[in-house]
Amino acid sequence: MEKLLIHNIGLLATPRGREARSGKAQGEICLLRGAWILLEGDRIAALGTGEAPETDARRLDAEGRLVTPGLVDAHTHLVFGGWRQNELGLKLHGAGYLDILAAGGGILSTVKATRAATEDELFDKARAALDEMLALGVTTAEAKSGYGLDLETELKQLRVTRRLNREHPMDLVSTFLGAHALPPEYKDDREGYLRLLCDTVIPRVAEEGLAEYCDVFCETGVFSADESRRILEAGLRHGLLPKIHADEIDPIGGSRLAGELRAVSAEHLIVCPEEGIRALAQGGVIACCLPATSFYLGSAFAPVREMIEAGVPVALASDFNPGSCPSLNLQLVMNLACLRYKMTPEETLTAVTLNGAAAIGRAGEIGSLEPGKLADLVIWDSPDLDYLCYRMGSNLAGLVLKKGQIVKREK
Ligand code: IZC
Ligand code: ZN
Repeated sequence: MEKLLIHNIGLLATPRGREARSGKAQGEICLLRGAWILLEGDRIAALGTGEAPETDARRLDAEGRLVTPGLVDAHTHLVFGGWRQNELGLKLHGAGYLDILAAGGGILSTVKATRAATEDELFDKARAALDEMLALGVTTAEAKSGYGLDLETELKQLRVTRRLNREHPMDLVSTFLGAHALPPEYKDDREGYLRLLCDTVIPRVAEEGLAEYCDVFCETGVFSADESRRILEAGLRHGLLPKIHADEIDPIGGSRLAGELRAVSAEHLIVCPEEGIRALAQGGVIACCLPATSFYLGSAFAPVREMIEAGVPVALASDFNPGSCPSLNLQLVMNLACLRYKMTPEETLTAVTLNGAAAIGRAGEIGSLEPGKLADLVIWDSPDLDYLCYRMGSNLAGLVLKKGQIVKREK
């Protein structure tokens, strides 16, 4: 088995464990100065401080830099046709996200472009995004469907994700989001679309093993809390675990529903009320917060300090999508989380590694640097964690390793 010893690590920073960390524990990470880490094949074999062990492994000098686990982006809308730069002008003239959607644009214009694209076109476009993500230090990502809104195109999107997962070094976790908007052909028949999702599309997606999670956009003018419950319960009957876009623009009960269903995660939570935070804590739900979206929408920022105080584990993700967050830069997300959520760099690191991994069911395999876990890690052009969270807008990823293999070399 191939062995690699990374030595002369200035600071090795990692959360520890195999499940999400909450409350005070979210900020209690392991910080090792003057460290080394030994990789065997695709796994971490050992790590420590001081003199590196005698070994026949190939050696890699980290030159005194920071090493962390590979970042985990637990919320992306990765596979889509077209872009929506035309909405920038509309936004500047005062149109809101839901106004654009109600006028048939927004998600629905991406649906049009995604339906028109071939599987290969979608593949090539998403592959380019994954290359960019890897270069930014992200080694695992979630990918949602939801730009098909019909059986054929939802399956097309999900198959693209499956193929990318097989052919690209990035590991992908797939989420079915058929309940992302009401498709135009069902605009006068909500019940018909709910039936299509629950009786046809969800069973088919599950049968083909194309997704692990089922998600719903629970929002004013999109899907109500009752409709969301119906869809997520249908998903559960077919083995798809629930996630929910909740309280992004209006608090219509999404966080409460997440708590009741014991959803794996609730996402956005920009306007999450106090009772919603309590429901998340009681239901053991991970809050997946998306500060780049708040920044891009010019909206409020989720009440993350209150969530941490209430014992809700917080993950951070990009929300990469062509409408409300055209960025996939998780380093920028870390910076925004510190500045706008007032998260500490330590809490932030846990949020983009172990808690992100837990939000997609992978905390046993990735999300921390510990013997037995996969060797996904980043050597940053940074001496410490503060610097990584502070150098807003730069890409500080030096060397990126995925399953023990170098997937991004030094600049
Ligand atoms: O395409 O606008 N919020 N879904 C819910 C999105 C943003 C993605 C989009
Ligand atoms: Zn989203």
